[in-house]
Amino acid sequence: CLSLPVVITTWPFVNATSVAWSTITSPNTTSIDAVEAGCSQCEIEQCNFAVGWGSNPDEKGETTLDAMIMDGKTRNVGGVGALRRVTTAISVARAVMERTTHTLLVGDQATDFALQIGFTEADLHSNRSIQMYTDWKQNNCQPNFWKNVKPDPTKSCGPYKPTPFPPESTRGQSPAVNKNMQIGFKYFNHDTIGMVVIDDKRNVATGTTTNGLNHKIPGRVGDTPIMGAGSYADNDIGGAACTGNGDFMMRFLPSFHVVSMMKSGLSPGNATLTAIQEINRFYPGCRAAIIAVNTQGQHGVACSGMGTFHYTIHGAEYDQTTVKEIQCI
Ligand code: SD4
Repeated sequence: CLSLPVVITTWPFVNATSVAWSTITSPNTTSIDAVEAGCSQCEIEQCNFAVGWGSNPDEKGETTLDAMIMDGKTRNVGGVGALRRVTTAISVARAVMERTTHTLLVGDQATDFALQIGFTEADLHSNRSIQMYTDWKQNNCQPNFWKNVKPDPTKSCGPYKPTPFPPESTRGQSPAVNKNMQIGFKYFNHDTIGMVVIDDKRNVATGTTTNGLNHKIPGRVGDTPIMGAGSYADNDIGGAACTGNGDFMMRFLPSFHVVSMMKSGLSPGNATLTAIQEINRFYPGCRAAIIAVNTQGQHGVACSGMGTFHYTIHGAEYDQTTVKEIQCI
């Protein structure tokens, strides 16, 4: 149990957590300010190249961004999906929440909205994203996220080199592996930031931001900007946020599931574990992690499909942001 305020973040994104912490402990700030500042830090740093511009291009070579932010006091939410040519996805998500009566804007029209209200247009390509795209074209160039598509050896872009399936030890218990999972596993990159902040007045805010999966089909939107999937905030209960293979995770609305279970009295630890187990019942070994905190300051984290998982926490009990490791199921 931590006293409030508290900040918790998926992955060891220490700077993002520290920025959120210093925001929430400064005068006249809100938990929403802290989530925006923390997630923005990751977009600027391009945390593990899984957040922000310049990595994980889609099948056409373009990087697009997904983000959401949620206010547990009002249940107000804003999100952007497949946002193009703007680097600051979490801030655009906040603008959707605060400056429109809508909840989720996508693609070019999300970009139009952002530019209209003063965000700057930018090129999200980097040397890295161009290289990733070029390598993919040269070494594979097969459609990764299509079902039942066999590699075409006649493709001029080079011989198909399958990426090895992850070792058994990273895959959970069940021998039944869904066909989709193989596709999802092969090209899965991870490290989306999901964040929960609760201030000392028990105001809960959550947020997420990511550049999604590499070589995704253009237009693919993951779980990250979907309310109840990427994150969920409820001032009466607490908040939760997710990272992992969003194409599977979003089928379970795991953040909402966790908050609902906490509402029925489960601890954050048991609630996150139950949600992860439910996903694994259908998709064994799915790469997934969920973080949660309740308004008593108790937190819980559960994960699957990746051996161990690291998350970052800062509460009044810690004199600095702390990285913790948990064992996955
Ligand atoms: C997605 N959930 O787009 C994201 C990826 C992710 O940690 O979380 N990686 O599916």
